[in-house]
Amino acid sequence: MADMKRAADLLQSWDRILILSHRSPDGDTLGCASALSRALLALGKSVQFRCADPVPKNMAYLFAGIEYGDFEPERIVTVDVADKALLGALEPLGERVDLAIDHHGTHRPFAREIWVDDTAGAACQMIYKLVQVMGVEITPEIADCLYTGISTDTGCFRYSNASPETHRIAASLLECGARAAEINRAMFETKSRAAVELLKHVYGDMEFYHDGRCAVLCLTRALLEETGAGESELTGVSSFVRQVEGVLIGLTLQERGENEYKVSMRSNAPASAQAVCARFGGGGHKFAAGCTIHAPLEEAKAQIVAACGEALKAF
Ligand SMILES: [Mn+2]
Repeated sequence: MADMKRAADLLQSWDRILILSHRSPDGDTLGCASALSRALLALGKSVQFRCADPVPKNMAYLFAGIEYGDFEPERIVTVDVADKALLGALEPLGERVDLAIDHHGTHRPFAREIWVDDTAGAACQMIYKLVQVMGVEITPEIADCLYTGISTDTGCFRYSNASPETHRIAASLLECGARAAEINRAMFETKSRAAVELLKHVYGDMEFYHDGRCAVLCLTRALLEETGAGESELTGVSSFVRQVEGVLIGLTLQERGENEYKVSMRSNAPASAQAVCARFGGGGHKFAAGCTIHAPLEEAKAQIVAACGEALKAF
């Protein structure tokens, strides 16, 4: 297991580096990728970035002004990727990863060198330190990228993963010029019309189980098509399900393919979303985890609801 110093030494000795984010990219994996890209470019390295899924429109600013090179990569680095399966269509590259930087306690090793810190509220906290150890100045652009990842992974500093250190790093990023108010408005307040259409259904279609301690929302392809909602509209919907009073586990079942449902689960203490998702081969963090179930909708729902019921028996 590598540490920050080792990760910094490796990156400083490498060139022609390809950075990979996880599929369905969020603010943390993209904030890491964009901040690390900027830092490596500042060190004069050739850098590329790839992700199996497109960067959500509202996060395009993370990559503004970055000039990626056209070359054959020599080294591959993943950021915030807990499992090579999470590379999505880029999973074949998972065999060739030189360095994985991640903050998931459930990290399944796939890279030659691994730096995992599961005390970090966001992988961007790790990149914040790494960039400085590499001797790169935190520019306002890098500060925006890192702040975005930290803010989004902590639900705008509301979740228990926002530690004193998280707040200290965020404060220092503000001093470096991060546009916190603007970023938080874009990430948490601004809703597209498609998101509003989707929310109408979220309110209407939520189902409750186990004495109202488990809330479930099914997002079928038909519903997503009808509302025009895409991946960026879906971000936040799963945490929304958990916000109902009395709910300990909230989850969404999103239709991904024929008899394939992606579960995004959020829990409130003491319930562990991670423990439930692990039973289906998934992973994540204690209060935010995911898994995939291969079954028709009603069966997938019955399976996951039953597993939630098992977990809730303890409380
Ligand atoms: Mn993360």
